[in-house]
Amino acid sequence: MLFVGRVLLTGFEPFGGETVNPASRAVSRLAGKSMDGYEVVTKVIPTVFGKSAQAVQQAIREFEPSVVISVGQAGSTHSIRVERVAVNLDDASIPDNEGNQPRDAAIAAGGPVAYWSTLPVRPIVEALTGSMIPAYISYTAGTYVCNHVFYATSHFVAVNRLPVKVGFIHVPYLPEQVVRKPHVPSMSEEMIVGALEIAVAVAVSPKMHGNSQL
Ligand code: PCA
Repeated sequence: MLFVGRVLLTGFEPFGGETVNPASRAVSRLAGKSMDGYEVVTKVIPTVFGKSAQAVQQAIREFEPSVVISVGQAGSTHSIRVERVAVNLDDASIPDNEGNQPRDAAIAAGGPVAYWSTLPVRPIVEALTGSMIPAYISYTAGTYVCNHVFYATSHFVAVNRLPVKVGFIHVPYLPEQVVRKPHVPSMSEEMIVGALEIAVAVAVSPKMHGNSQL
């Protein structure tokens, strides 16, 4: 099969005492799919500062995707959160999966304070809500490993002038993660997988080519 290009989806390993991560669960379901002529390639990455970003960069070199969407769990949220901005700051409130807990640290010394997502964030959110999937634009991906990967990937693509769109999507817990957490929101795996499919379809849509964010 001949593809127009590739979309790389990454998802994190479980962290913070959880045994699953909805991000890697959903991303893995899309591995090898063909969407609008694009091949979806996926990579599960460690929830570890540094190593996570290196794994994404290695996958970019290997697959040469035209779109990279990293996906992470945001435990407190009820909606799909399409992130608009990555900031140059590591400030972890809990250790990562290898015990690292950077505080007040730049991700790239001397790098820009922030990068905008180069995905069409508003059209993605509109497509999601139009499909009755709760979603909103988020203006912070936090300062933990998710923001770290989002910023480091954006910086890597900018510095190497790669023709790659970069974005990040946070997803809620799966229902199985909240059975003993009263009042904590969750979203079904089916809905999260459907949301990622929609995000990919909008990101690769010819209508979005040359669509600048601002
Ligand atoms: N969520 C964390 C890191 C890994 C993940 O899935 C975050 O929001 O930073």
